[in-house]
Amino acid sequence: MAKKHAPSPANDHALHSHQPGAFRPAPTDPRGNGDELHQDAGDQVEDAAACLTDNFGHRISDNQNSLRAGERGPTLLEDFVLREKIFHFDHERIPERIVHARGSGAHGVFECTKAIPGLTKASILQKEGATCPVFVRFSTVAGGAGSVDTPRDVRGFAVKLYTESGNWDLVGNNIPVFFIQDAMKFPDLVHSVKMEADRGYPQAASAHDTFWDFIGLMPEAMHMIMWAMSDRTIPRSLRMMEGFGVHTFRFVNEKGEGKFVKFHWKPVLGIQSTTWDEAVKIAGADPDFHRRDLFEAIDAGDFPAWDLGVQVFDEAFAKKQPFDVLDATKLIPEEDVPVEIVGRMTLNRNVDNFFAETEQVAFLPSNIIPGIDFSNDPLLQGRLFSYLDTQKSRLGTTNFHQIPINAPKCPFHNFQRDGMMQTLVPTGRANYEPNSLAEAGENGGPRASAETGFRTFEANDERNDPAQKLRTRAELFADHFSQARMFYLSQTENEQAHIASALVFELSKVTLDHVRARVVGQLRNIDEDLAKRVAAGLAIDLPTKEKAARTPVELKPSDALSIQKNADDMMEGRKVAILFAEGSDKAAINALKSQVEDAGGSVFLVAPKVGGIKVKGGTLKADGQLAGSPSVLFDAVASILTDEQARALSAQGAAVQWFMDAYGHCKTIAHDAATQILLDKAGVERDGGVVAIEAFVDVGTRRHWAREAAVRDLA
Ligand code: HDE
Repeated sequence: MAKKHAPSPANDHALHSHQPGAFRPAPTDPRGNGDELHQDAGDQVEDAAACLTDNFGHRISDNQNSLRAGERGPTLLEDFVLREKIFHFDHERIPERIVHARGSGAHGVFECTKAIPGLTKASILQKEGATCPVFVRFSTVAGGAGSVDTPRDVRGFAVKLYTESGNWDLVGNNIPVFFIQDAMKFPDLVHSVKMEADRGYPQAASAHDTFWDFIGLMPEAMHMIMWAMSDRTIPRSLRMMEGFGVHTFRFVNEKGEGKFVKFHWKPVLGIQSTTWDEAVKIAGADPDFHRRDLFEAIDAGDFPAWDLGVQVFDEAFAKKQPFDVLDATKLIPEEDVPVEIVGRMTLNRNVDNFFAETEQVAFLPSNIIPGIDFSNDPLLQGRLFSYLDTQKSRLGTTNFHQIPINAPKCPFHNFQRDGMMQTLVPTGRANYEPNSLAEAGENGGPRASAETGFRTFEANDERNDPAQKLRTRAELFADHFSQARMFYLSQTENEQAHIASALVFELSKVTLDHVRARVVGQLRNIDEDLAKRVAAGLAIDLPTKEKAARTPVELKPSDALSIQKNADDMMEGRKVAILFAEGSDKAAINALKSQVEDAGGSVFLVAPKVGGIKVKGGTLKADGQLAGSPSVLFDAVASILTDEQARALSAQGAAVQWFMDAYGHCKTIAHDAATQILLDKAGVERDGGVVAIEAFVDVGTRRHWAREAAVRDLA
């Protein structure tokens, strides 16, 4: 038998089965009309859903063997089953997004928690308690779709709100400012950060010549560079990131009055990041770290949530600022305009199919609803074109809006017709307007509504003369350093050291001396001390200060810009690993587990082997094997061992490294007396974060940054 049927995967009997339904595929028709399709199938109709068919509904008799001319002969071209299957497979991939290719998505709900009709007529913000479905896609920017989750990179934070007045897409990032001011520079920025054109590497990394060459020559990027080199770009979890609309938008109320607005998403779990060493190690330990974390949290019912905040201000405020509110490289400090919370978004459902939803979702910053409008931010204006355009090349058709994840959940109808992959079947003759077909009793189709339709805000900007056609930037766009300095000075000492060290790391990968020197020369416009630290870290002379296009002004630091100053000491959403081995005390493990879970955290049991292990008080299964579950994957670690096992483990690299890394990444380590031998071997010294098991829940999962100077040389 094996000789006759060469392919021999595990399921041998199924391979040779000629029984329809030997495998039970799900019905493939997205509209669920399989029943009607098989109405003529006579007495076989009961198993219609189970029977494998081709894409035109023909039942397939054999899904294992292609049609051959003789047992040892060539495969026949007439095998339409094989040809269709392979044809479809050959085209399974669509072009990945040119940026933000790697992403993870989830469904959820948005609820208005504070009605603001005085500010906006946006339907979803009219009534407290009003809800609408949402779909969110988080992403990295630079890497390809198959790249890892934890490079140093900006994260996309794109939200599609399916409101009753149409889709509102808030396509933002986890950083409130951007690298460039004008859409004209976007292709250059992206080319510079992506893999270098000749060698095709590095993947998903900004630490290379071309990126820093571009940056050194584009001082407007310096504010964003401060953020990009901070811990914001190495988030612990997608659930623990802020989101920002970045651009200044407008709110417009029922009376037609307009105000400027900046959008913020504030994570209920707080903002948290990893350390760089940790992020690099996670990339190896779990390339899907963020995607898995999001999926598992939602799957377990721990629904991540964000509050939607708005900063609203008027033209008079805008005019008084030392920067231009249309410049996407600038933010508005929360101390100047507080963030008012108006809603909450909760992600409560994983996608059913990654491709159909997360891959095919198409966000358009041009998707806004009455009550919201654009500003003249030249970066935003460019985006209004780009996203519609890119969907045509990515999804292949102008009808991408008909894909379920993209279609609005309110009715939509117009006179647009046909096009590739048209799935709607419009009836009647009215495919033009004006028409008078209704007068003849026919369906004349929809009409525009001056009252309820979207009306663009009639902005009257006295600082602008629309009669002039200019390729220029407004005066204050030339201030490239004031807010970069404000951001740097707003950080804790430890965070400043992280920024300096990140710059040293990135520039150490740059091979062109003049590029390094130019970037450090730009840093001198931000902070002399920072520039000196980076130069010292690279062992280069402090280069000449680059000329600033406009003299920076001194701005008040803003505590809201620091992660560490706002870090809550919370267990919620955090993952704690407990290491155990043969003979460990099951009761002690269970007690700790309950304590962590009661505080809102989750526990992951790690042992040298995963199957049932004999412990004191019974057997216990581990969730992960020690070698495959390094401590970088957890927020804090605990260890409950026997003397004998601890001694044995102290000869195992994976065990020693487990503690060494947890200590090096400033995590809480809770341990029993037996574990001490392992801690000694790992060089772990007692401090406020290295505690007895009983003290663990009080200390929690916060990072012990004071330890860092002792374990790592920071710039
Ligand atoms: Fe994007 N950006 N972008 N971008 N962007 C895309 O659209 C573009 C910018 C952002 O999860 C692309 O559908 C231009 C700022 C996110 O599907 C593309 C400019 C911000 C996502 C595109 C910018 C973003 C994208 C690629 C400068 C933060 C992923 C595929 C004018 C406010 C959305 C796609 C998702 C994706 C163009 C600048 C965020 C090529 C031309 C600023 C989160 O159209």
